[in-house]
Amino acid sequence: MIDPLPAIPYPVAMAILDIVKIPDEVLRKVARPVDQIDKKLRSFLDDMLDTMYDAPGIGLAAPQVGVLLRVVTIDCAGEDEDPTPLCFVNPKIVSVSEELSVYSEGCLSIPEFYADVERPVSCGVKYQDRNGVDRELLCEGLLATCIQHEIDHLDGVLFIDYISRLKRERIMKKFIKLAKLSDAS
Ligand code: GNR
Ligand code: NI
Repeated sequence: MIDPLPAIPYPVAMAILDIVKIPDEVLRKVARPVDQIDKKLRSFLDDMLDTMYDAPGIGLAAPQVGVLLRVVTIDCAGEDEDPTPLCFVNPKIVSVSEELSVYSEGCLSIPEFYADVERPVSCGVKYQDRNGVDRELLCEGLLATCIQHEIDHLDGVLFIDYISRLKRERIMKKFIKLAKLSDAS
């Protein structure tokens, strides 16, 4: 009888990345497509998922952690449901419904601010998964809202771009002030 080999504990790669807030200019840049889906990218995707769950948020786009690549993670599962981590590499919206819906959106890069945004209630998204396989997903409801919000991030667009200029400028001012305060300390 051969003794079973004892399990060797190994460190689980896990990194919580810093989330960039407005008015950081990286949030206004257009992200570059990913051309190589390799181990390094998969490890970054895992870090993004860890960061998203830690925040917590239902979505995260790479520019929000300062990386200008077209990469998004999402998990829209409810609190009483099993997690459904999704990774989107080079996502592209290929169709949208005529029907629109309004959702009170928030953003980890604009903490504690929420505003109603109207978007197509469903959309088709083409992307590559974490293994580089081409996929297409029909998104509806919260997932549709979230993937549109995330793809906007890849193009330097924030949900406050859809609200009135007065409200947007007020919220920008508040965060510019906060950034100066934390620079000083
Ligand atoms: O956690 C998030 N919640 C959310 C709610 C409504 C619409 C979009 C979102 S995405 C947001 C996380 C985030 O900032 N992703 O970019
Ligand atoms: Ni966001």
